[in-house]
Amino acid sequence: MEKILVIGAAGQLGSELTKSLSDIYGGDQVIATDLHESARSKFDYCRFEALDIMDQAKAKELIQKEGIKQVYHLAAVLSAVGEKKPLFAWDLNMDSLLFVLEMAREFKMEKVYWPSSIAVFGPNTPKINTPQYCVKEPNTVYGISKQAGERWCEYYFQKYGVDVRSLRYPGLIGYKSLPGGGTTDYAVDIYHKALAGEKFTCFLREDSSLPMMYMPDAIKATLDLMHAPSESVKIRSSYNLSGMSFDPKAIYESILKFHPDFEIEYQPDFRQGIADSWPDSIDDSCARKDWGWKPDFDLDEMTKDILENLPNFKF
Ligand code: NAD
Ligand code: AKB
Repeated sequence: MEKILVIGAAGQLGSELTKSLSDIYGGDQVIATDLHESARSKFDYCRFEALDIMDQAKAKELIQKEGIKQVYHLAAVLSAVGEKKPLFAWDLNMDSLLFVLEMAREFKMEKVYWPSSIAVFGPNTPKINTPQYCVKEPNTVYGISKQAGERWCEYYFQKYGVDVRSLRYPGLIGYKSLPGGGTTDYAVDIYHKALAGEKFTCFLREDSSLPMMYMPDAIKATLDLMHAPSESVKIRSSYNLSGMSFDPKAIYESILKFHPDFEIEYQPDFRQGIADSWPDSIDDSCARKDWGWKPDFDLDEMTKDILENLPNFKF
C-alpha cells in the first residue's frame, strides 16, 4: 500500500486535497500533518500528527517509522505574508522543500508533489497567455522561492531520479476552506461577504485581472498529474495550469446575478503591486498535451456552485 504524508494539510488546499487522497487510498494510509494539534479535529477521516516540518529530526523519524512512499508538501508562506516576513518565508519555503527532496532520495520514495505558483512570473514576463517557458524574474520573496524550488525539483529528478511533480497553480478559490495570506484571497472572501449581506472592500483594483481556478479543478489536476505514467510527465520543474481569468469587477458582476443588492468598493493596498507583477492569463498547452488536462469550471459555474453550497458548509 502507498503510505502518504501530507505536510501543511490543514491549509486552504490541504483541507480538500487530503480528503480526496483519503477517499482514493483509504484514511489509514494517509497521514495529515500540520503545525498545531488543534488541526486534528479537521481530520476525522484519516490519521493526523502535529508536525512542524522545520523540526527535521521529528519529521524524518515519522517518515522512517511509517515507511512513507509519497509526500504532498503543501506547507509554505504565501505571497502577501511573505512580503511582510521575507526571510522567514524564504527559510520555510526553501528548507522544507530541500528536506522533503532529500528524504525522497534517501528513502527512495515513489513520488513527491510540491505546488508552485503563477508567482514564479514577474513584471518582465509576457502577461497574456504566459507561455510555459519565458522570462520569469519574480519580484516577491514567495515567487523567488517558488522559482528556486522549481529548479531544485528538476535537479533532484535529473540528478537522483526523484519522481517529483509540480503545478504552477493560479489563485485557488473554494468554499470548504479559507485562504492563508495570498494576493488572490479576495476572490474567496468576496463570496463570504456576499452571503453575509455585507459590502465588500476589495484590496485590488477593479480591472486587476489574474489567473484563477476553482478548487475541484485544482484537485483534479493534482490527482491527474500524480496518477499519470512517469513518462508522460515531461516537465519536472512545474507545469503551467489554467482555469479561468477574471478581475474583481467580473467576479462582482457574476455574484450580482444571484445577489443583486451586493455592494463593492475598491481600496487597493500593497497586494496590488504583487498582482500587477503576475500574468493576466496562462498558456497551459503542455499540461493539456502531456497528461490530458482540461478544466471543468468557468466563473459563472463556480459562482453558482459556491453560492449554493457555502451556506450549508460547516467549517
Ligand atoms: P495555506 O497557507 O492555506 O496552508 C499552508 C498550511 O501549512 C497551513 O495549514 C499552515 O499551518 C501549514 N504550515 C505552515 N508552516 C508549517 C510548518 N512549519 N510545518 C507544517 N505545516 C506548516 O496555503 P495553501 O493555500 O493551502 O497552499 C498550499 C500550497 O499550494 C503552498 O505551497 C502554496 O504556495 C501553493 N499554492 C497555493 C495557491 C492558492 O491559491 N491557495 C496558489 C498557488 C500555489
Ligand atoms: C497567492 O496569492 O499568494 C497564492 C498564489 C497565487 O500562489 N494564492
